[in-house]
Amino acid sequence: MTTKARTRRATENGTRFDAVVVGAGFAGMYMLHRLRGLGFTARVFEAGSGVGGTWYWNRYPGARCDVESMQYSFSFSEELDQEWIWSEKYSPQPEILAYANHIADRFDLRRDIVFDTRVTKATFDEAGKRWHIETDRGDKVSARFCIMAVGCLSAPNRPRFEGIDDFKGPIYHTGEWPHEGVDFTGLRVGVIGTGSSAIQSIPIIAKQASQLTVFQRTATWSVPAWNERLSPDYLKQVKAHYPELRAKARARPTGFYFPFNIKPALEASAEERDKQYEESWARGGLPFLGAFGDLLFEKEANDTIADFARRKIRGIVKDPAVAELLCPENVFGCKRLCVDTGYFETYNLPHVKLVDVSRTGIERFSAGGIVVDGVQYPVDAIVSATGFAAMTGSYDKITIAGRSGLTLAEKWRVGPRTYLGLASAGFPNLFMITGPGSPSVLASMIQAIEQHVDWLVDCFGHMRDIGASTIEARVEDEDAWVEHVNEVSKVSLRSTCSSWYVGSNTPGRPRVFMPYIGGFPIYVQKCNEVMSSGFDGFVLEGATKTNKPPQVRLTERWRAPLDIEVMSPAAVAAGRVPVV
Ligand code: N01
Repeated sequence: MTTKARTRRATENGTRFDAVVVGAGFAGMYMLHRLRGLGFTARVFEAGSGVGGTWYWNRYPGARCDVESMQYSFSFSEELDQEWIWSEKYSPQPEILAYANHIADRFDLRRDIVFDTRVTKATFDEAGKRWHIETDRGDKVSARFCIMAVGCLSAPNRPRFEGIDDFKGPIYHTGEWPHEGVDFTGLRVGVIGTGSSAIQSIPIIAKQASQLTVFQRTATWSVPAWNERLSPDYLKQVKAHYPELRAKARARPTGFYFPFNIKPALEASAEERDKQYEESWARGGLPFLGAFGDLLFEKEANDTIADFARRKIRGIVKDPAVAELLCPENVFGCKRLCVDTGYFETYNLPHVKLVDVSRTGIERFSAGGIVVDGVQYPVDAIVSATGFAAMTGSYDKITIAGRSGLTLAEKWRVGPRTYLGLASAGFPNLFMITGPGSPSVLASMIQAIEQHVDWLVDCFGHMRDIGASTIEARVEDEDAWVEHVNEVSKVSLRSTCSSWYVGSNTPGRPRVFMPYIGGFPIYVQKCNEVMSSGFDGFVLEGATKTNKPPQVRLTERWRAPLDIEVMSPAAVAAGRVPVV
């Protein structure tokens, strides 16, 4: 829900660009910066009124990142690393948005970004070898390259509950929160969902609401954040060694660094395990899953961390029946792990109620509440924390027509098919940043974005060097990659449950494990090899010079050795790279 009127401007017609970028989140902004470095002309179209993407839209109470701030930021500029000051271990949304705005100003990006404009159509002209791009403001421009920087979690999932239009109060989606904020003081609020957005917002909404009712379909695993302010000493110490930290992060399966214990839980005694879990719990956050190396591979190992976390929930929540409802039954960390501040404690408050909708779903909305199993729960406002049509939802919203008019949505009806999560056969010169089939959401997003953009810039530079007009993924290589992404996912327990990773949160979508789970550096190695071989797996057309080895312009920093401490060659060969 945006509350700002769209800026008035003249329609842009017929302009020819080297590249059009869709989206001005971190991906679109960095892409623009690097395209300019290549000397390319570029236009970025952004649906929002400002930069920031995810962090522009997700303004719900308590929104913050759960990768530590010192690493949840761009790493391409050491000056930027040194000058920006994060205030907390996990940055709140307004600070991340301020950082996004700082990037836009510092690198003078806004003059090539058109806001309040949604791209509706992108059509490949096979004869002219150009993409024709149309927007909801009537713009019609063309570009050699079309780059989708649309984000992985940006198309809200809004279940059509029966009677939704009968409800008299406001319904907010966490992913499109009103910019002026919402004051729930004195109101009876219903929250649907218990994923990351709900976990973060529930404790804060509970502070305002007179009555809070949470409708839970699947209990969630959550680890305390132990968020804190960052001291000047700590900042100084990290900044003194920032390049080393960034390099260590790039060599990690997740693209961010934290202490990781590679030892298998099943080789530790019960006492050793508990000690390790206590220490990791005290450190908090996503690294809790790094307590042992086999937690996402062996169900028996996973049971030990799940038992420990259930004990924690039972220790926090005073009402035993509520505690049991809050104890998940699925694999620990199978769905995206949540990181909270006072989530479970919130259920000790007398005005907070938990309603189980796992067996009997939400029946309908009524004028004044939500009905489950014939019982009406009165609410004045509803917060739909129901997540996103992940990974492909934003692509579905645009009619992207490639060769012979085939649309990407048609091609992906059976699940997304990409080569390296960067390109899709039949769509020459169309690229995705952090597309399905790349580590994306299983890595630190900003690092995943930077690696893709750097690779693309080296690709475009090479095409210019050899005079190539188009580049397109080869079907056989795409098929092999899709197969590999699928095979690797089966090694992990992550593939065993219903989650947005497999698209099962959105009715009607095929079940496909969408992100690449083989580990960020292994994926990066593959991208580097593809590039070094003259873009193996791609067809380059129109080259006037031989396809000599490409010049490495930006990808040098990604040519990092594997972190053997965490990823032994044997583990890599077996596809058992621990990812949190
Ligand atoms: O969405 P979700 P999210 N009836 O899909 C429930 C990132 N993120 O916005 O599990 C009843 O996780 C659904 O139930 P179930 C992060 O990667 C990061 O919270 O499908 N309930 C689930 O409980 C995260 O994973 C940060 O059974 C329904 C909830 O709604 C991702 O974004 C912060 C329902 C949706 O949870 C998405 O998180 C926020 C229905 N019909 C988000 N439909 C940080 O960096 C859905 N649900 C900290």
